[in-house]
Amino acid sequence: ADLETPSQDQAEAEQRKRNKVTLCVEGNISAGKSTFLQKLLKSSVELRDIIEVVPEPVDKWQNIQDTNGGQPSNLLEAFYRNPERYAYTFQNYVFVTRLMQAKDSEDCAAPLRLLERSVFSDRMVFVRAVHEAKWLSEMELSIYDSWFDPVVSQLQGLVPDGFIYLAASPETCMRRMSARGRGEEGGVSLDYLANLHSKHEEWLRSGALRPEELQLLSDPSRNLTQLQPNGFVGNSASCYYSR
Ligand code: TTP
Repeated sequence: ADLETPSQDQAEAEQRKRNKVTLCVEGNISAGKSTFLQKLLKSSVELRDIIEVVPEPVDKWQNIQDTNGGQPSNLLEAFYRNPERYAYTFQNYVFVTRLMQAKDSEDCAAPLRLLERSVFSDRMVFVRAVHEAKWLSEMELSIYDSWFDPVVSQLQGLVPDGFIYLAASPETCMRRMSARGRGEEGGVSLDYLANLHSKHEEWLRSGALRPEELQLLSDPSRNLTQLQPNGFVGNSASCYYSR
C-alpha cells in the first residue's frame, strides 16, 4: 500500500505542475520575442526565480545532425531556398521540436513558464501563409490538419494559459530583420512580413480562433476565460486568455 501512496515530494511536484502558468509569446519574424524574454529575465533577480523561459528551437532547425556522420543540414535554409519542396517538412519539424521542448520544460520548478511561440501560431500564421503561397499543397495541408488537432488535444502541455502578443509593424520587423542579418532570411520580403502580420492580427486581435482551439482553450477543467485584449506586459503586449 505504501508503494501506491504518493510521497510528499511527489504530491508537491504534482501540485506545482497543476499551479504552473504557461504563456506563449507571439509576434512576427523579428518582432523582438527573444529580446523581450531576455530583457524580462535580466530585469530583476526575483523574476528569474519564478520564470522559466523556453526559447524557440531555431538552432535545431538550422542544425540537423546527419545520422550517417555526414555534414549537418539546415532545414530553415532549405525551406527558404525551396519553399515548395520543404514547407511541409519544415512545419512538421517545427511542430515536433516544439513538442519535445515543451515536454522537457514541463517539470520545471518555476511557477511561470514563458514559451517563445506555440503550435497555434504555427497553424494560424505560418501554415496558413505557406498554404496561401501554394508552397503547401492541398494534400499536405490535409495531412497536417489530420494529425494537428488529435495530437494537440492529447498533449495538454501544448495548450497555454494565455498568449502575450508583441505587435510590431511589418516595416519595423523588416528593419530589425535586416539589422540582425540571419543568413537564411535574406529573401524574406516586406510583403511576406505584411502577410504574416495580418495573420497574427486576425488570430490574436479578432479572437478568430478555430472552433477546436476555442474548445481546448475554454475547457472548464483548465479554468480559462476569454478576455478582451488588454495591456498585459508593457504597451505592445496583450493577453487574451488567462486563468
Ligand atoms: P520566428 O519564430 O519569427 O523567430 P525570430 O527569431 O524571428 O523571433 P524574434 O526576432 O521576435 O525573437 O521565426 C524564426 C524563423 O523561422 C523565421 O525565419 C520564420 C521561420 N518560421 C517559419 O517559416 N515557419 C514557422 O512555423 C515558424 C515558427 C518559423
